[in-house]
Amino acid sequence: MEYEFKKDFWWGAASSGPQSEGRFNKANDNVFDYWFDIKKDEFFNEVGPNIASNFYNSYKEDIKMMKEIGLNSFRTSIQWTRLIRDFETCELDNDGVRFYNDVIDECIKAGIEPIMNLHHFDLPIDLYNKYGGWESKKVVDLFSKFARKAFELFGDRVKHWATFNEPIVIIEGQYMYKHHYPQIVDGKKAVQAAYNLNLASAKAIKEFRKTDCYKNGGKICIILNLTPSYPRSNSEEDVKASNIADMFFNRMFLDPAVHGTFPKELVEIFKADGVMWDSTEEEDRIIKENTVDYLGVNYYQPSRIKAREKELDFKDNWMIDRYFERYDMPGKRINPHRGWEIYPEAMYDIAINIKNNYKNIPWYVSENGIGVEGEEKFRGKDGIIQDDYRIDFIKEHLIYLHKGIEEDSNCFGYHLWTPIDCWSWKNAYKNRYGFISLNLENMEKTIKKSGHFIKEVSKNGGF
Ligand code: BGP
Repeated sequence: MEYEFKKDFWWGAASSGPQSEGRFNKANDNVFDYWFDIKKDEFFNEVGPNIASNFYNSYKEDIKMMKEIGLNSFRTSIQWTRLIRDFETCELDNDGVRFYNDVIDECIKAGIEPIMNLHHFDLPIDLYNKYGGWESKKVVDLFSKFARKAFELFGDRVKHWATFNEPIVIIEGQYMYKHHYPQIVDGKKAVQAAYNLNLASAKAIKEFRKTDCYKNGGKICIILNLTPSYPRSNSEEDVKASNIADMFFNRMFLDPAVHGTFPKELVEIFKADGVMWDSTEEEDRIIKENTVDYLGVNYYQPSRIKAREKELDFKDNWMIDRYFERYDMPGKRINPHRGWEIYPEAMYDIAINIKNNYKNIPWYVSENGIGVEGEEKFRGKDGIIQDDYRIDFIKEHLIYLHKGIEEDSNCFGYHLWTPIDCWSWKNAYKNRYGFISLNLENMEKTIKKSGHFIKEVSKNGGF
């Protein structure tokens, strides 16, 4: 074996409540449920989250299939809108409690470590309408109450927790680039919401520290999509632009999560531009004192940056984009279905960055993967989808990850997005990511070639 990984390495896959469960028996709606109800045509083929991959009804069979392909760990999320009936009083929904209990028990029975995340873009719509969602400190407090409830209910069995998945995507989607409801473009609100998300994560961690789960060795992380920032050239302007993009899109969450502080230069920019967030010393202290035990890193694509060339219109709005522009690098590899660059080398850069600049904190690859449209055409006579491109993609990324681990980066696992093809926000079922395919017409699931591949990798501890 050329690439050997540690014995207890996590070989797994990740999904989320809103993308897999379907809305069956759900006590409340989240922003995506609501958005779909009012604007179906904004979703690919007008397919929404109502059924998703039917995990609410098929979790037993799904978890069995995950075991069948050798996965030893699985991340999903507990939906705030399923577990809680009344967000203010934190009154539980009995069926929500039953459902997550069952999912967790089923995983454990199958020998699959459950990693439970508490927020995957699924803000309750009522909390947006009533308080402005993540713009509001009230919502921060309600979130930490919900988190506390989840730790109490499931912390006897769930040993690995996550506060948020990709908080920067909430900022980009809701407040900058319009790919999440309510599609606001407002840089100042973006900055406040970013602070509040960091505070919400820290407050949830603070609650976690009080629980028996933590006292008995349970651990908590935040899941960040890191997009290493590479400047177009070594010119001072490009490097400066790239550094600002890095501070905003990566370090604005990474630094507080691990060090408890925000990048100084970024804070100076916010202050100079008059968009600094509102915070108190007490809140800063909570962020400082409640850092994560480990990190989940989602990696899909790098970020290519150049100094700004075209003017942006800032008259009535401030956007961090005034300091940089996206650089469309000639010759880059691309996944045409998703439009994302493929650059496995960044996996190594991430590993070394965490090692050198983030206390070599334990971390795992919590998502990586390739979304491909029209995979049915690769189905062979044996009924198996021949997704060799996915196997190659995984191998390439693992090779660079392995190199980082050889150099002592403290990575303990690799999760693909996703175990079974699932619903994907605005793209719905356009691009498929899973080890297991899902036929939307008859809900039939079949293991792809990559599913057979990961089984071997997991069994052998490498490839
Ligand atoms: C990540 C999200 C996932 C998932 C994945 C694939 O950013 O955490 O929820 O959706 O990306 O991206 P997409 O579904 O947009 O193709």
